[in-house]
Amino acid sequence: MDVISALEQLAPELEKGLAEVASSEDLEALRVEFLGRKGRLAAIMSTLPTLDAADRPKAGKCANEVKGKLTELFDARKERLLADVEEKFLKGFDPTLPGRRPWEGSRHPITLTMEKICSTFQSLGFDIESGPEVETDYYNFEALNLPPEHPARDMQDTLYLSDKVVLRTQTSAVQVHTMEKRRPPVAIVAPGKVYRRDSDVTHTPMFHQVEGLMVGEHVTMAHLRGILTAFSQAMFGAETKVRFRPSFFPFTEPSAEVDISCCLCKGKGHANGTPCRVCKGTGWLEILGCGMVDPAVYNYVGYPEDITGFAFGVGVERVAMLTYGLGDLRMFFENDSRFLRQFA
Ligand code: 2NL
Repeated sequence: MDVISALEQLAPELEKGLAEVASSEDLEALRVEFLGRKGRLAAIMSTLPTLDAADRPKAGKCANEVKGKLTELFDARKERLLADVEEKFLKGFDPTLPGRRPWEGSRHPITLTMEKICSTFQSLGFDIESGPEVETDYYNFEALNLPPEHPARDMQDTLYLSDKVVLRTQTSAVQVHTMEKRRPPVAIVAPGKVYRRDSDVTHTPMFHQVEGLMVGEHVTMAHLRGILTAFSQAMFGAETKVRFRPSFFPFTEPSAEVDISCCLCKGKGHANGTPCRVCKGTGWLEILGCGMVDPAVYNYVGYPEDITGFAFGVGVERVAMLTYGLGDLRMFFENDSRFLRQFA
């Protein structure tokens, strides 16, 4: 068969094939058939060397033109196919719909509560201090007037790392370090993690505490009452009632516990004739322990005799549970994102 007419048949035949293409697979099959290394064009071109030398230039030129034409037809069809796919996609797609919002991180409720407690004391003139979670027996106990045989040092409660080294059971050691470094007057709060050998539904071996200390000349129980009342009302609302109940701590004398009027029943103790589930019908909630620093502590840190002051300790988990109305301490430690996302 005449090479030229064989070449000239290719373009119309490719066009016929392209008209029936429905997918990129169809298109690729046609490309292989016509333009592939073993395709129809290549087959014809492989016969060119057998032609008479006089016919070869014309046939070669024609083959090149046909190759260009086939490529052009093929590329045009490919472009249209892509446009079709895009159009089909856009038909089922509303670009005005809002996107899916990615999850935003949020701070942990314990962190939020600790920051609120600290910033409240900061606004009352207290500085923030921190220190190590691993402490010596001396700073955790002895300098706080806890002699070696005191029951609060019992192995039941304290996590010992060695004979003389413990995981701190309260952040008081931070205050002892601060008093060693700074002369009075000193007003500081020490937030952080503390550890106890205790684990059940209402106790975790690690929890958070903010301890505070105000010492100077003429610091009295009246200052303690004023500061802790201002703190309680800043945390739980200006209408909150506050009462100071006698208590005992080995490092303060006298000692007290602070109760606030229940944030659920507003101190009434009941609603619709049933006892309030938050305060168990008493109308009061305990939120912290405090007292006038035992003078023995001042001897340990080398403060003069005429220095007085008060100290207090706030349990952060307890305040967070009251603030957010939570019934179960364990929620803070499970890291369930459905719980944590609510604090974003
Ligand atoms: C609580 C309340 C309290 C202190 C902590 C303290 C610190 C120094 C000196 C004297 Cl440096 N006291 N801290 C005082 C009273 C109470 O914590 O419920 N603790 C178990």
